[in-house]
Amino acid sequence: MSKKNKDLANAIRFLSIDAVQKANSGHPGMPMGMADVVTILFKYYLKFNPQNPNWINRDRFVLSAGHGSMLLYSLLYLTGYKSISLNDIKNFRQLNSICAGHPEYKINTGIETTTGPLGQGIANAVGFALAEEILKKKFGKNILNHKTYVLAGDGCLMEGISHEALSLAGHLRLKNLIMLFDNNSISIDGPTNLSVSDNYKKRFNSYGWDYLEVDGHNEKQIYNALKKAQKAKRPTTISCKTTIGYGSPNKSGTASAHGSPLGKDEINLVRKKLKWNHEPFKMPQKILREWKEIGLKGIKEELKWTKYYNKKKKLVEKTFSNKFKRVFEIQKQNIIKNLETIATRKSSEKILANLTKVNNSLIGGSADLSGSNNTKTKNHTIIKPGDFKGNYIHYGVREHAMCGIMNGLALHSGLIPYGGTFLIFSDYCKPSIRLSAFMKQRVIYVMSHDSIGLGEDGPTHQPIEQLSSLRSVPNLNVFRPADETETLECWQLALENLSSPSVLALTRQKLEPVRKKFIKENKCSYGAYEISRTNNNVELTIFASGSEVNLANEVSHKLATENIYSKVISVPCQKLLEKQTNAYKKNILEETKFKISIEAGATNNWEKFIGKKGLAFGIDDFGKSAPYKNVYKHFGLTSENITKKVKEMLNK
Ligand SMILES: Cc1ncc(C[n+]2csc(CCOP(=O)(O)OP(=O)(O)O)c2C)c(N)n1
Ligand SMILES: [Mg+2]
Repeated sequence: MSKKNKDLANAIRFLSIDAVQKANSGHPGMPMGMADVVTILFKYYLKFNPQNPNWINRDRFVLSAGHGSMLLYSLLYLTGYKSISLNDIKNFRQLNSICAGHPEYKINTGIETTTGPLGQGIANAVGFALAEEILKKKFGKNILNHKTYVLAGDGCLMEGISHEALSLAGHLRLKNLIMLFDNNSISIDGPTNLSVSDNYKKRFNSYGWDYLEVDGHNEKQIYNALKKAQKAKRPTTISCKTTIGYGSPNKSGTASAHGSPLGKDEINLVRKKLKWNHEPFKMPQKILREWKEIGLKGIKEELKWTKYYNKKKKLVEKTFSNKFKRVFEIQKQNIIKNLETIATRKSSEKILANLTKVNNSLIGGSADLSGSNNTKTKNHTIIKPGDFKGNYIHYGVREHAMCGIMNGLALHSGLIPYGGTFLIFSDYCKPSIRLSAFMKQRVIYVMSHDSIGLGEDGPTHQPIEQLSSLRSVPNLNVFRPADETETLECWQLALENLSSPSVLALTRQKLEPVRKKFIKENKCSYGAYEISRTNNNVELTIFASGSEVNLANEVSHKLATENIYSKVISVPCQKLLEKQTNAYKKNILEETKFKISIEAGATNNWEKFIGKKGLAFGIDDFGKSAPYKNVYKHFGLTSENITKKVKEMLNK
């Protein structure tokens, strides 16, 4: 490294180790090891404007190795982002500091995504790169033509999600995706040869990636590899051989540099070794100025770009305007005019077919279950290798990557990704779902085959605890619609909510309509609402969701024949009910002393509505392989059984 660039890199190193030391916790090793590589990237290649972190055509820099968060915070501070001040860095890892332990996505800050769960950032980066290609096709290459860089470590590449995401990226030929692999051969337990002997070159080449190898402390090699990657025809990985904890006489090259402060004495030795005679957090003006100048380059670039953008502004705004309302209004009326007994997955398909006709920003897909999830309609066009004019992605059997990629698609600039799999495999999606919720991203998870109602495929495919588990994720709306009208309403709620992801749990089996009259208002927006009652005065409330609302109605009517009167509450979204006014909730929840719930899944999340004394009809065991009506019977989910139990409860 030239003296000048070495200084720039050392600025990152010392901010990182001093912040970790002050916080008395954090990960100094990675920032020390990768400082040289990112200095060359930011100085010579990265297109970014710290004055407008939201510029749509900026290069994306994703820190998949989120534990090295101080590397990112240092870069953002040094290049002049207003989001991160020196004080923020001094507050690393303290309550409410933007410099959180791991990078937490925040719009307009330069922190492009939340990372920490290793490997997720790689999938996000694939989503960013894909979004760039899709939007480039729509707006032209003068508007969208940026790179996505992702910094990933040994850990990211060991994670299964990386295999899925890299494989799809290679298949689709996402040439604007560049990975910087921090190939330091160290992770927490020690040298990586304790657990991995992959041939990385062969691995990447077999995915359809270019694989370049550099010494991560050699300026020329880094520069040249990045140059080569700019013109690649396929995605590129640059393997950077680095020394973790570079500059630390006693800890570099060992796992001890990974995740704890170096200690005051060792830091003094690093200062000596790297000839850095500055106090902690005291940045020499000259170096600071040099870094700020790097940040200023982007202003001109954006200005140049704005000329092109002004010509396309209307098109861009129209694409992201999301005018769905009319589609929903018309279709809602049509549903009532032609009441059908269909599965909610099929209802979902009908809605999607109409939405896709008018909307340009919905990007559909499925993890190889398009025909089962009903995510692909006749109006979709497939995205293919090197051809991004479509709006539907065949993710292959890659649920983990699909969901991480959808987060990237949503984060990029406002595309609306939805993707399908079976609800049981939400377990394979969970890490990314949690991050969608935490990052407040509008990602829509279309999850069909939502209960034992799927029948013969049996317990491995029948979700039991999944609904309950997903409902416990903060800021995630789990919708379980009961018929076509409710499915439409839930889709509308999912699309109109800009800051929450949604899960749509849909049936495989056909359902009779429970909503037979046209109501303009979106009833599902209340989370729960009364769908029927057998008398003005009722003594029992029956809560149910999705496919069990019909069963609840049946129970209610049976009881009425014996002068036991009840009301049925359809609960398409528990979380939305919890947000209603006290008066509304009281009316729904507290009209009767006796309450029961019916849902073909774990019962534990109904107690809050029915109380300790209520009866929860559900399944707290694995399912069974049989025709679905027999499975319902096996688990006592029949009107006969429920009626009998209710009468016992009421002493009648
Ligand atoms: C999914 C997941 N599993 C485990 C961890 C805990 N963890 C954080 S860093 C790390 C080791 C990563 O090794 P590497 O990527 O080589 O980072 P380096 O030590 O080189 O900085 C582990 C296991 C995590 N953050 N995410
Ligand atoms: Mg490592």
